[in-house]
Amino acid sequence: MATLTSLLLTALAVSVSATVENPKTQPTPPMGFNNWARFMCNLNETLFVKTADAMVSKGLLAAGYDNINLDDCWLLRERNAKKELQWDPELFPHGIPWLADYLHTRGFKFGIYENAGNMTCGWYPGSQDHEEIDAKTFESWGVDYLKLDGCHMDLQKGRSYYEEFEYRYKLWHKVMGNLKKPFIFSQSAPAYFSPNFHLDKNNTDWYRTMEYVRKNGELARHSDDIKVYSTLANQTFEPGGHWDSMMNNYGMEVRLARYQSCGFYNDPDFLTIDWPDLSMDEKKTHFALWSSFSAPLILSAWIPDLKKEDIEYLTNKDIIAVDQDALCEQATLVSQDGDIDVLTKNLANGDRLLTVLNRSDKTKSTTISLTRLGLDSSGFYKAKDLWTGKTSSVKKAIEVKLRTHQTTILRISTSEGKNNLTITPTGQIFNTFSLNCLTESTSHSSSSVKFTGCNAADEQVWQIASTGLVSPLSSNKCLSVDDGKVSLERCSEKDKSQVWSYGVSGNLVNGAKGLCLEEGSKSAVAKKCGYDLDSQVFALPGGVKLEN
Ligand SMILES: *[C@@H]1O[C@H](CO)[C@@H](O)[C@H](O)[C@H]1NC(C)=O
Ligand SMILES: *[C@@H]1O[C@H](CO)[C@@H](O)[C@H](O)[C@H]1NC(C)=O
Ligand SMILES: *[C@@H]1O[C@H](CO)[C@@H](O)[C@H](O)[C@H]1NC(C)=O
Ligand SMILES: *[C@@H]1O[C@H](CO)[C@@H](O)[C@H](O)[C@H]1NC(C)=O
Ligand SMILES: *[C@@H]1O[C@H](CO)[C@@H](O)[C@H](O)[C@H]1NC(C)=O
Ligand SMILES: CC(=O)N[C@H]1CO[C@H](CO)[C@@H](O)[C@@H]1O
Repeated sequence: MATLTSLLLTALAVSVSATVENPKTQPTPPMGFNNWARFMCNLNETLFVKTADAMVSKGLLAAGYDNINLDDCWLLRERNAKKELQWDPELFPHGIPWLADYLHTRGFKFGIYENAGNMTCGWYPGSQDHEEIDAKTFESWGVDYLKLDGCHMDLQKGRSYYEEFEYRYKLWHKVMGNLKKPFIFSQSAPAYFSPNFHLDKNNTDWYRTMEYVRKNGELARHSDDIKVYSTLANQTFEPGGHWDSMMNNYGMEVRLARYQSCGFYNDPDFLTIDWPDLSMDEKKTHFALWSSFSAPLILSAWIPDLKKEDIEYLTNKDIIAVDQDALCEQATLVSQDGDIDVLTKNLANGDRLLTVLNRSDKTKSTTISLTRLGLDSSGFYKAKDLWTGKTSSVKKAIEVKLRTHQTTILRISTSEGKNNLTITPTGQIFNTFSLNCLTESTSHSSSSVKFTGCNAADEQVWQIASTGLVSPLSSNKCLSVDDGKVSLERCSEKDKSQVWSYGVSGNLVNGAKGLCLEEGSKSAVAKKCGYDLDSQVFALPGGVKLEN
């Protein structure tokens, strides 16, 4: 264990890669193309050449989609005599370096796929114990971006499954630090510890993995693959489950906002553009949500046949600007009631984003108060609809009307459009394991707090003051701890038992005795802080200063 630790420390010391610790290398989330969800192993040189040409001619490159990435199955089943990886010459007759050059000449970066385990998911040679030679090979081929998957991990030297992953992904980070220029590093490690991969387990290893990948690379695939177009050899489209897959990945992403900051991006997987069973509203929802998250925008589609209306929304400048915003904030939930999700985030020029999703299958309208957006409700504002470009003035509340599975995305600014907005982080506080919301409960004479299903009531929408006070919209009382009991009391900044801090750990830590908020079976309690415990890890509205 001692040697492992010292090796890892060296890894951190020598590296010059990006990550949250050096955000300048990848200051905003990557955009581009990957073949996997659309074509799986049916890839070849022609596919990438035609894709690149179409991305140029259709304006996608100019809009910012400048990475072209291969996924699995590009290689031969055997390494050569020098133990180097080899491309499949039938699929890539001119060779990978030729393809990299073709892409570079046109202004793209070139991405490749490998695997941290000893074989790729498609049973081609993996990089385990070949990290250094593979990094050098990729560098000599002109690779700029590496997606590193996590199939077939061979546990070595007594390491646990978790430890082998951590060791291999950190080793890759170290090895890339010795290259002239480290690759953009897309890490699949968290997906292998995510809730649907381990239905029988707690989330501890998922959270631990998220904590190290943000210091180890530029993005991480945190959970399930988006459902592919077809698993059939003849590539006939298989309908069904694609909207659910998108909502599943969305539901994973909202649990993880605390890990993202400029330099590292949570990756909810590809945008699926030409799936015939997704309506235009659904495809636009996918794009609007991913952009609200400042998530990577990696298209998986047959680009040459994309329709004009697809290109039009994919190149929407105002929405891409939200994705590429210099604050890199991931939008967080104000509320969820089963049908409507309301999300917000801050933007670098001082504006506020409002994103509203109708998950359900009917049309109706909803009203969102300015208070819920974290704004002073006595002010006057402007709202720009980023789909239509139309601006309207706003007072007190914003009314939204949505078709089924439609998403509205608005940019709110002061009525003069100049000054920065003053924001109070406002929204639901939910347990990222149970998904229950912190709720003021007034069933007894005194206010208590417990965790219940999220319903968007004022009892579940919390304001977090810069002083650390936490108060629901339903009362002007503050979350407080006394003797391990959590209650709502008359607010007082001087009372340390009402001052809370929050950070990448996901713990809400009380200022009086350093106890952690915990979801108890009957009510919210405060207990000694554990390490990434299911009962103590929460998602909070964005904009809260991260401290622990
Ligand atoms: C390349 O791949 C595409 C997509 O799978 C396929 O339609 C095409 O026939 C392939 N072309 C060659 C030359 O293999
Ligand atoms: C990869 O690891 C697995 C699991 O330890 C092992 O069974 C297999 O033989 C290894 N394969 C190669 C090619 O090293
Ligand atoms: C959570 O899972 C980890 C690893 O699987 C285990 O070591 C730990 O004891 C579990 N924690 C709890 C509170 O059950
Ligand atoms: C594609 O393959 C599936 C499964 O083998 C088959 O059911 C289907 O008819 C095929 N479609 C076409 C267009 O050949
Ligand atoms: C708004 O905030 C940004 C970021 O904090 C700052 O750079 C800018 O100067 C502010 N603008 C005004 C008008 O206060
Ligand atoms: C904002 C909005 O229109 N929401 C509607 C979405 O669809 C559900 C489904 O029935 C309605 O209840 C919502 O009001």
